[in-house]
Amino acid sequence: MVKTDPHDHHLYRIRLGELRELSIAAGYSVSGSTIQVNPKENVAFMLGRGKLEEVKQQVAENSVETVIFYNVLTSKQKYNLERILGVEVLDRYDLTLKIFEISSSDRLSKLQIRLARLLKEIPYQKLLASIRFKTGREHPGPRSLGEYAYHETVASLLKRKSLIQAEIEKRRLERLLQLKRRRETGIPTVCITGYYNAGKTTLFNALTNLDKPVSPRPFTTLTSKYYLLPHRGREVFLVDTIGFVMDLDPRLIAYFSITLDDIRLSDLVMLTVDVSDPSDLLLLRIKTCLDILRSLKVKDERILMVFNKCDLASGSQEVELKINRAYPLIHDLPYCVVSAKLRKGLDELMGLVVSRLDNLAEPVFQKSVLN
Ligand SMILES: Nc1nc2c(ncn2[C@@H]2O[C@H](COP(=O)(O)OP(=O)(O)OP(=O)(O)O)[C@@H](O)[C@H]2O)c(=O)[nH]1
Ligand SMILES: [Mg+2]
Repeated sequence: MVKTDPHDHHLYRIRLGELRELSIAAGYSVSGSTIQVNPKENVAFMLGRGKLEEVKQQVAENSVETVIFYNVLTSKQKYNLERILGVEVLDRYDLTLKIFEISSSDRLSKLQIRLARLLKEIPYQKLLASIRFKTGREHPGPRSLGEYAYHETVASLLKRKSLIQAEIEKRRLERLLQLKRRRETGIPTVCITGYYNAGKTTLFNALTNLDKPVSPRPFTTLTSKYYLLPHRGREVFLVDTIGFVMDLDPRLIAYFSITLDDIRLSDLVMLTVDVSDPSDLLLLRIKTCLDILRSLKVKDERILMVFNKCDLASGSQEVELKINRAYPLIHDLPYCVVSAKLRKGLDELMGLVVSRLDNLAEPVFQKSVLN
């Protein structure tokens, strides 16, 4: 990790810890980590020269097979690092996609992952092709195989990209139509969103009596699941969605925009976090989720905080203390403390959901969204 903020004395460690957690989830065993404090990322190598030598030594000493950067690498940095270090080099973006790939089972998430990969792959392949072209320049002329291969590689990648984009767009329109039909029933939609691993699917299962896959691995759920839930003579559509992660590359969010429509277009959002996380980590995760919800233009009146996994906390006092510490972030957002696993606090949660829905000023779903 290159730490660019000299005033960050603490949060970078939490971020690095999360990178470690994600690396393990992607199947790696982590042999070590290195931090460089530098106000500017090195344009060519991400790391400065001295640090790069240090990492190279670490790679050799520990027979490292992959080097994973917290920072998002440019094609040029990735190419240069792989050349110098002689091993595979990934960044946070590649790592997240690897985990997504493990979880993806349906066509839509596979397509979205393929597109996300391709959009990173295109500039990298362009760079590789142009290097190949340049190095072979002295032999062939301008109409050489080098130039031809360069154009072929780039053209075929661009073609694949537009095919995938077209299919995703088609599916997005189909999904919007489904959302519209659900909307026309007049039944409100309540979305379970929040940090990865917070227990969203466990909560969804507990409320619906379904048995959707749950696991301690991040990003178990990629595609949203809907369920029409009867509740005290009324009905709500309950939705389980993809988890959020810190510093998620905005491009990745964009590629999963279909999934994000489910959050954007819900009447109410249950923002679920794991209250057994250490306090600083919990705060950072709540902030991450709120920032994403705000970027999706979800207003506070549509947000309900769910502090899950209270069974793992040492007592209600610890939970209250953590919630109090979160006050500067969550202010007066209503909240509920639950254990989805033990099915504790669910009646209070549903009571809060109903009263929030009754108090909503206007339906979220603007007709213009669908037209
Ligand atoms: N102790 C305890 N564990 C829980 C609770 N809720 C969920 N878990 C566990 O937390 C892990 C993650 O649960 P999931 O329901 O898959 O979490 P998620 O938020 O859907 O995760 P992603 O789909 O990966 O974003 C699983 O190992 C669950 O058994 C809870 O209330 N208490
Ligand atoms: Mg899930």
